[in-house]
Amino acid sequence: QFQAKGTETCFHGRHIGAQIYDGLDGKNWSLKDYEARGGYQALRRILTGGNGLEPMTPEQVIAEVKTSGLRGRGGAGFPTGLKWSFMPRMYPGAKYLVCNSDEGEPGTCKDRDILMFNPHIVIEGMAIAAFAMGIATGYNYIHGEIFEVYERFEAALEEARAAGYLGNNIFGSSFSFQLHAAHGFGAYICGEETALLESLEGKKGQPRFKPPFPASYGLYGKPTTINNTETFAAVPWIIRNGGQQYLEIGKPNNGGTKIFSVVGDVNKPGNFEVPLGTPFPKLLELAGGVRSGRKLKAVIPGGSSAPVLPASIMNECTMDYDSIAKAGSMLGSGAVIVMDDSRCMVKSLLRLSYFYMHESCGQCTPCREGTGWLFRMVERIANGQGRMEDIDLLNSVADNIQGRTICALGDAAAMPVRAMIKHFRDEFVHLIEHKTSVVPAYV
Ligand code: L3W
Ligand code: SF4
Repeated sequence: QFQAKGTETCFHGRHIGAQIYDGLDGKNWSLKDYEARGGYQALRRILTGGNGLEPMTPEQVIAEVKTSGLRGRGGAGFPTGLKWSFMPRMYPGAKYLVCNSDEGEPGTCKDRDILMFNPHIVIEGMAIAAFAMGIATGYNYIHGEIFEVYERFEAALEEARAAGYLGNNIFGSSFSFQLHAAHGFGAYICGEETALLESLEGKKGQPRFKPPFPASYGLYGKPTTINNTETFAAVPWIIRNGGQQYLEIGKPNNGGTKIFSVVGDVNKPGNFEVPLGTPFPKLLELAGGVRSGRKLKAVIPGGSSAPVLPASIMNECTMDYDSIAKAGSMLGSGAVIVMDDSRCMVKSLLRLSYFYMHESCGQCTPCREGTGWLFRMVERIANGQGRMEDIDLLNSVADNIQGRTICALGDAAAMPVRAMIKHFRDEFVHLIEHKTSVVPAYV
C-alpha cells in the first residue's frame, strides 16, 4: 500500500507534500494538472526570465542547487550541485543525463510513486539539469518489474513533447533537450550507476571500476551525470522558491525534504515526505506507530544495505544524513524498515544474506564467494546447527568482503552482518546454545 496524499505529510505547518505529492490520488498526474500546480514554470523562468527577471545562466542554476544543500536521494547523499559542476562545460561531443529509477533496494518504494503520481516533476527537473550542464540527450532508466510505471512515464513524455517542454528550442530559446524512457529487467545490480550504464548500452549489467566516474567516462564513454528520481523531482521547487528556502526546510548540510518509505511492522506503511532532521519517533508516529501495539526492537534506517540500529539508538536520532551516520548507519535510499519484538534477528539476517547472494553479479571473488559463504553460515546458525566460532567467522568473512570489491554491493552484504552481530550477538549465541530462537514465534 503506497500513500501518496500530500496531506499525510503536512508537517511543521508547511505543506511540504506540495513538492512531490500534491494531494495526489493517481488521477492528477497529467500535464494539465501539473501545469495547474505551477508545473514547468521553473523551466520557463530559467529560459525566458519573466516578472522583470532575466533568464538564468547554467552557472546560476548550478549555484542555486548548491545553495539548496540538495544531496543525492538514491543512497550515497552526494551533493547534487557539486556533482553537476563536475561535468565538463566545453566538451566537443555528446554528453548525457541519466535518471536512475531502477529502484530495487529492499524496503524502498518511493521513486515508483513519484513516477506514477507526478511524472512531469521528474521531466521538468531533468530538463533543468540538462540546461545547467549543457546536455542535449537524457534517459530515464526505470526498474523492469514495474512496467505500469514505465508506461505512465512514456505517456507523460508524449504530453511534454506535444506541449513543447521537450524537443527543439524549448520556449523559443536555443536550448534543446530530447528525453527517452528505458526499462531494465529487474536486476538489483542495475541500480548501481555504472551497471545501469552498461545495461543502457545493451550489455550485461555489471559494474565498472570507479574512477573514472561517469562525469568523465559515462554512457558510451561520454561525460554523464546520473541522479536519482527523487533528486530530479526536488529541482523545480528549488528553482521556483530559491535554494536558500529549500535549505531552511531541512537542517544545515541536509537541505529540504526527503521521502521515507516506512515499511515493516507499522500500522500504516507508506511513503512520507518530511523535512530532513525530523525526529525518528515523529516519523514512526506518522506511519501509525508499531504494529498491534508491540514494542519497537530495531530499525534499518536506509534500505537493507544500511546497518541495523536498536530501538534505543533510533529513538534518539533525527532522520537526516548526519544524525544517522553518527549513530553508525546510513540514511541510504530512505527505506525505514521497522522491526518489532516478534522478530528474530538471525532469521532477518538470513533473509538479507540470501538477497545479496542472489543479486551479486559474480564479477569479483570476495562478493561472489563471500555472499554465498555468509548466507550458508547464517543458515546453519538459524537452523540450530551453528558453532560458537561461527559468529567470529561471520565477522571475519564480512571484513574480507568490505572494501575489496568493485562496487558497493559487497559492502552492502557485509555491513548488515557486522551490525546484527554487534547489536544482537546474544540472539546468535542463544540459537547456537539452545538451538532455538530467543523469539518464541521462531522456535
Ligand atoms: C565525480 C568524484 N563523481 C563520487 C559520484 C558518483 C556517484 C555519487 C556517489 O552508491 C550508495 C551505496 C549503496 N568525481 C566522485 C563522483 N562521485 N565521487 O557521486 O558516489 P558513491 O561512490 O559514494 O556512491 P554509489 O556507488 O552511487 C550508492 C547505497 O547507496 N544504497 C543503495 C540504494 C539503492 C537504491 C535503489 O534501489 N534505487 O537507491 C542504499 O543505502 O549501498 O552505498 O554518482 O559517481 N570524485
Ligand atoms: Fe558484482 Fe558484487 Fe563485485 Fe559488485 S561487488 S561488481 S555485485 S561481484
